[in-house]
Amino acid sequence: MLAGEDGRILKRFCQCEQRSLEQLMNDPLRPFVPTYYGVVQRDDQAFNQMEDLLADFEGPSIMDCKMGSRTYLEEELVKARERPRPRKDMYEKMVAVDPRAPTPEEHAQGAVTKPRYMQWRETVSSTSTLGFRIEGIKKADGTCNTNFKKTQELEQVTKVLEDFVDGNHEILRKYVARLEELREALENSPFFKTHEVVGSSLLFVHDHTGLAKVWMIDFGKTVALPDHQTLNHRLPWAEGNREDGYLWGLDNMIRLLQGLAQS
Ligand code: 4IP
Ligand code: MN
Repeated sequence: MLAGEDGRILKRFCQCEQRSLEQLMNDPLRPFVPTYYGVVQRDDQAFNQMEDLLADFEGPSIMDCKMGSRTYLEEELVKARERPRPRKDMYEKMVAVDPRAPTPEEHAQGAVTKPRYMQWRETVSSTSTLGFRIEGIKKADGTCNTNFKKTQELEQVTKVLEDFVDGNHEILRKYVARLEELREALENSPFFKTHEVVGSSLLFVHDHTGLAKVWMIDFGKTVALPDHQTLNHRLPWAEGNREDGYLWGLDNMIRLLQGLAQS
């Protein structure tokens, strides 16, 4: 990610993300995604240029939550089955969190497939239990935390969210209101109805002035469904149905934040 001109950022080009952002500019979700400004070249490299969502904040606190109950595409599963590509890097990331997670075969290979790694990440985090997981937090005081791989229990997640807003109820209420508007926009969005939204995050940003907003970001694995197929986004995933659990996760997130705002 590079700083672009006047309130814009540059993100390494991804065709899938470009397609999604272009379509989202003409969808009810537009107010909830960064404004897209097209492709630019810098030193032979292509970038998607988009709105810098932090531009209006003064010393923002930022949280990235990955949404949905599935974090890899169905096509990645099919590919891994047809032609397994054992990944040493993923094995190492797995062992670093839990040395007992790999099977004896995986230990012997020193490698795991991508879907295996991604599914394991889902089951040790709140992705499997709540339909979202906290990926990272950077607070206004300079503290940074991306160590949430095993943050799964409702109590743990609640505590992290409470700490993120320093118990500020005004900020919590603004986040809840914004998420409720987002949910309504999602339920009315032709784009959302016809796309599998995987690996996408909600970006939460607030500051000491009381400004608090949420946007959808990261559309590198947001793909159109085959003709006329639509998703419910709340049903459990079974291979072939392409459900992503996005709204299930959002419902849970809203309920959790509402509870905190009232406590
Ligand atoms: C990462 O695992 C994230 O899931 C990445 O998703 C994913 O990239 C990586 O796959 C995977 O290794 P950790 O977060 O546990 O490190 P994101 O980009 O949303 O962070 P993809 O390409 O699936 O988006 P590889 O295949 O890029 O390594
Ligand atoms: Mn992300």
